[in-house]
Amino acid sequence: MSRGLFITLEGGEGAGKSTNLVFVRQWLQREGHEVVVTREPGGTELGERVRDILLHSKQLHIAPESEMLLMFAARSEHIAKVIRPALAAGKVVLCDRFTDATYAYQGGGRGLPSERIVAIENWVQGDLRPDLTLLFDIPVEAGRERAGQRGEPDRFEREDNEFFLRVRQAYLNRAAREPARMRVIDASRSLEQVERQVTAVLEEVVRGR
Ligand code: T5A
Repeated sequence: MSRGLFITLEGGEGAGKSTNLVFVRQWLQREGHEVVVTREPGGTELGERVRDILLHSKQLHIAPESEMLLMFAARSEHIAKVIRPALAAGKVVLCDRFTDATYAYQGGGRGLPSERIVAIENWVQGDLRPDLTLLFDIPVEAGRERAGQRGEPDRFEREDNEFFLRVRQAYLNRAAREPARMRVIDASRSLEQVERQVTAVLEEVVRGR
């Protein structure tokens, strides 16, 4: 393989990305792939520090533009230190969230114009885009109920339902524009049914390569 495969998992709060990431990793490993599991914001020392600021600075008001730029600062480091080297070595990079989250949260949720995000995406990423994105879609209330069973909400989880409705719609709009790359998984179903949908996509897209 001259270049590995870049797979991202996306979705609103509590949609089941982290849960299904384990399932996807195991499926890929059974198929004989070497898998690098990572996440955004995060994935590097700098990225994890930025994540801490973005998720846990509850008293700090961060302007939407600054929030977006911090996401891309972490991403730039992540691409240079983790993603590109792994892909160049023929590995599969499995990433919990990537730039679609910026379009959904900072674009849809915060209302930043998508042209701004496009410009920075092109600058930071060059031609790097995910080969496959699994979008775990769930109605906002149901996702928040699942996520709410954990501890203290982070800075994003404190947003209201309207914010998450815009996030969900932005994700679905992107999936409608790029149906070959972005596959929508009905995440409101039982875990077994969700895994069945994920397996069908992996068999088609990954085994088919
Ligand atoms: N962000 C990120 C931006 O704003 N812009 C960006 O560019 C980027 C990259 C990151 C935050 O940063 C924001 C978005 C986020 O708010 P995060 O930790 O990556 O935070 O994201 P969260 O959405 O907070 O992650 P969650 O852990 O809430 O959601 P998951 O991973 O989708 O959900 P998961 O797997 O933990 O599942 C939640 C609960 O549901 C159960 C699980 O067991 C768990 O208890 N569950 C199911 N229950 C029943 N049926 C199923 N099918 C189930 N699937 C899972």
